[in-house]
Amino acid sequence: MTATTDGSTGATIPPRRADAASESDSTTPGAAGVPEAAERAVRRATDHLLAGQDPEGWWKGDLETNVTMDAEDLLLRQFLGIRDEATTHAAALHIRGEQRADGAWATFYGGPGELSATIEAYVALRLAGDAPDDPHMARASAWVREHGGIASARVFTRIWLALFGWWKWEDLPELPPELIWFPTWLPLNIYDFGCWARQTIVPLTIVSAKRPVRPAPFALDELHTDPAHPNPPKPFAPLASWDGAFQRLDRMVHKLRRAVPRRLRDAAIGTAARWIVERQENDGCWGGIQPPAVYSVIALHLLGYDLEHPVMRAGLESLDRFAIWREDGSRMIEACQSPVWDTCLAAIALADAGLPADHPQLVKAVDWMLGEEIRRPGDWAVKRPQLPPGGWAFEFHNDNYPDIDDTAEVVLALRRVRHPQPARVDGAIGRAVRWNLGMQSKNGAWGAFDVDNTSPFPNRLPFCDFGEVIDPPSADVTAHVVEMLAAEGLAHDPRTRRGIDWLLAEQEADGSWFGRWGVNYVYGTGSVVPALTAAGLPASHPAIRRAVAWLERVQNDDGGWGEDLRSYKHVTEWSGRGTSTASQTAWALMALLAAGEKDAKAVERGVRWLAETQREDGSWDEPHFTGTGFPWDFSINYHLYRQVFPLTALGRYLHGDPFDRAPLATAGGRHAGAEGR
Ligand code: R03
Repeated sequence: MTATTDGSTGATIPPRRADAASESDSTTPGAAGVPEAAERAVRRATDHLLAGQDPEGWWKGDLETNVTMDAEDLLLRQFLGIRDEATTHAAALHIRGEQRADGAWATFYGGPGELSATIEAYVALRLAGDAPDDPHMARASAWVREHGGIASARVFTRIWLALFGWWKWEDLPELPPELIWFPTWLPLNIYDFGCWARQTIVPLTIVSAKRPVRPAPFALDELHTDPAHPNPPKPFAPLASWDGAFQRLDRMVHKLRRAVPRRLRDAAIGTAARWIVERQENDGCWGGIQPPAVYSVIALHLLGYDLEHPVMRAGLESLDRFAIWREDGSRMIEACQSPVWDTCLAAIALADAGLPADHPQLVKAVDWMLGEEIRRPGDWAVKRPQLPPGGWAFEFHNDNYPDIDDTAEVVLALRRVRHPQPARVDGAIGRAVRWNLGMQSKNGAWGAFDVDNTSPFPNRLPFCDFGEVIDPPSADVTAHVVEMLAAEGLAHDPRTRRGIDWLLAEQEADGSWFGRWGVNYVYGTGSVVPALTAAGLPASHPAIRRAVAWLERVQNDDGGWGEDLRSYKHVTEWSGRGTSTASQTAWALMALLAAGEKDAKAVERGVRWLAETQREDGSWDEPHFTGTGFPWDFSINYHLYRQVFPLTALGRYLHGDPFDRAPLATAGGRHAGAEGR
C-alpha cells in the first residue's frame, strides 16, 4: 500500500513514511513559492475562521465522537418514557449511517469494530423498529456473538441493558452509595477519582442501589453467545493479585447489600442526591459532559423527582442542547461542548496569523472569554482549600470544574489581544496564573482538573473497565502551562523549572512525548517543544534535537504528518504513523518551527502539504479523529481542529513566534511578586 491511499481505514499495515533516501532524490521543487502559498492559505483560512464566530464572540466546532452517545440518548428517553418518533427516526438515521460493512460500529473514523458500541447501536436500532432479521441487523448481531456477546461488553453497556431487564443487576459490580461518606483521608474516596468519573459514579451509586428495571418490549437473545447461559462464570484472579483482591471485595460488597440497614442506606442515598443537586450547573447540565448528565437525571428520577421538577426539566433541556440536527434529517449527540477551548485556540490562531491585535473580532472573543472566567471554588478546592479561584472550564457552563489546560490556553489567547480594558484582562490573567501555579502536582507537573489525582486504587475496581478514572499529570497539559508561564515572564520561576524538568524526564526514548488529550505522540511533541523553547531551552538542546529528528523521521511521503488512534494500543507499529491530517501536520510544524527549523526541508514540505490540501473555502477536510477523551477507549473529532491548528502553524511559519515579536504588554516582571502568593 502507498501513502496516497487511506492508510488508516481498516488498514493493518502502517503507511510508508519518508526516509533519508526518498528525501535526497526527492523531486519536489525547492522552497520557491512556498511562502506565497502559505500567505494565500493564511488569508483564506483566516476569512473562513472569522466567518464562523458567533456574534457573542465564541467559536464552537462540532464535537464528534461515536454512536454510543446517540444510542444512550434513545435508551434514556425510553427509560423515562419520553422517547418520540421524530427523535428516534433522526437518531437511527445517524446510527445506521455509521455502521461498518462487517455489521459492527467503530469508535473512531476508520477504526475497528467495537463490541460495546455495536451492542448499544444495535439495541437503539431495535428501539427504532429495525427487525433482527433485517440484513444490517443480522450482520450486527452475528458480529456481536462472534466477539463474546453482551457478557463481554463494558460495565456501562451492561448497566444500560440492566435498566431494561436485558442483563441482571446481580451480575454487575456493586457501587455502594455509602461511598459518598468516605472521608478524603480514606483510600478510594470519591475525590480519588478523576472529576468526570466522580460525577458519573455518584449518581450510579444510587442507580445501582435501586436496581430499577423497566421491562423492554423485546428480548435480546440474539446478542448472547448462549442465550441459555447469558453470563458464564468467570474464574477469579489469584487472591494475592490486586485484581483478585478487588474481585473478592466486590463479592463482599454484594453480600453487604442485604446487611446494610435500610435507614443507613437511605441516608447515604440522600447525601449522594444532595451532592448531585448541588452540582447542577446554571444551564441544567452536570459537568458539561454526557455521562454525569444522563446518570444524574436517571438517579434523581428514581428518587421521585418527576419530569416536571425544575431540576429534571433543566437537566433534560440541557441534554437536548447536545443534539446537532443535520441537513439530511439525522441527529448526532455531542458528548460535550467545547466553546472555551475552541475560542481560545481560534484567537491564538488568528493572532499568530497576523490579524491585528485590536481586530474587533479578537476583542469580541476576549470580551466573551472574560465573561466566562470562573470566580468561585469547585471540587478542586477539596485538595486546595486555601487557593483563590480563577480560570476557565472547557464548556459553556461548568463552574465546578475549571481545568488547567483551558486556563493556560485562555491566558495565551488573552495576551495576544489588545483589549480596551487592559486592567480587566490583567486581573483575570493574574488570577488564572495564580490558580494554575496552585494546581501544580507534587511531581512538578499538571493534570487536567485536579492536583495529585494519582491514586492506583480506582483503576482496580471491577466497575472501572472503560476509559481513564484518574487524572494524573500529562505532558500535553504540563507543556501548555509551561508555555503560558513563560509567556507571562515566569520562565525562571522555580515552579516552572520543575515542570520543565518533569517534561524532560518524560521524553520517550525515540524523542517524542505521549499525547494524553490529543492523538498522540505528534500532539504531545507538538505541545512540548514549543513550551520548552518558549521557556528558554535553546534549539540546540539535545531533547529538542531528538524531537526534531523523530518528527522528520515520521513525516509522510506526501509531506504531511498523521498518527492513527491505534498508536494508543500498538505503539511500535503506529507511533507517529498514519494518514496525513491537517491538525497533526500543524502540530508537527509548530514543534519544528519552535525548534528553529523554519528553513528545513521538512517544514517546507509540511507547509506545502497544508497549502495544497486546503479547500477553496479556506477550510480543510479532516475525517480522522485527532482528539483524545481517553486513550483508545474514547476518541474525539474536534471539528475546529482542522482550522485553528493549520492557521496557527502557517502563521508562525510566516511571522515567527508571537512572543518573539513585539510583545503587547511588558514581558517579564509582570508576576514578579508571584512567588509570594
Ligand atoms: C483537550 C483538552 C481539554 N481537556 C478537556 C477535554 C474534555 C473532553 C470531553 C470529555 O467528555 C467525556 C466523555 C465521556 N464518556 N465517558 C466518560 C466521559 C468523560 C468525559 C466516562 C468514562 C469513565 C467514567 C466516567 C465517565 Br468512570 C463518553 C482537558
